[in-house]
Amino acid sequence: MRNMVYNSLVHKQAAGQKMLAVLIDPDHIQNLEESVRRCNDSGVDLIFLGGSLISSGTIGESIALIKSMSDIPVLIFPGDELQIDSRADALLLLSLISGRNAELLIGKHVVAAPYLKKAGIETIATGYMLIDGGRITTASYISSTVPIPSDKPEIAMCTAVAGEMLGLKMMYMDAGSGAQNPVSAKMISAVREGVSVPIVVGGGIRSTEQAVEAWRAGADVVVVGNAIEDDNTLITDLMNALQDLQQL
Ligand code: 1GP
Repeated sequence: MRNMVYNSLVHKQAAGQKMLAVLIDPDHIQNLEESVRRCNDSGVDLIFLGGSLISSGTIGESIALIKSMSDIPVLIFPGDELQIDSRADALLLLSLISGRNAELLIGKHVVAAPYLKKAGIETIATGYMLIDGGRITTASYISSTVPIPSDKPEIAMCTAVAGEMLGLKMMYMDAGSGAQNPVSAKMISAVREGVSVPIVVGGGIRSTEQAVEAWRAGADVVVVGNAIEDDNTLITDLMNALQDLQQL
């Protein structure tokens, strides 16, 4: 059905419900089945699948496996136009608005458009903002873009406001996979004050405290990838922390 995933996100946002997304990298799927079981048991809201660079795994195999085990919506978080698969529930159509690389603002989208249309997959137009997380990440290297300096919340805010004015339906603030420092609460709050669309925050979140800080600052969806690959019991801790936060 059209916009089913996005409508459900907006509905939860309006109800003040925060969400957790687990990011699965198709290159690292050794523990995929166990991670999906944990996602099911603890009631994770979303599964993101994708990466800036996929060197061994494939999106299709991972989606098929997740779908055979779980009803949690699977969203493709594509690193490029090859990462399209109609079996996913939606695809984040990312425009890298923190950068000035025309290919990632519109070029790849032109190439992908007919495939996306044919696949009939729900797309969520997302303003993707890379934020400096203390070291060069795969995303900033591969995209040849400079992330927004972490001490410049006003740049992030103006970027997000411009993105929303251009019609983007969601903002993704990403310090990049494996970032040393996650996006600061100050920067998330600044963006929260500027836009009303759902805000996704990820990159370098390794503890329940960091996730709670991001939710409190205004993130609607917190994304955790690497830390869960290292220890998938963290999924349960994060969902418990989320439940405690909602009860306050
Ligand atoms: C990266 O936001 C995601 O694009 C998640 O990052 O793997 O560091 O959790 P981590």
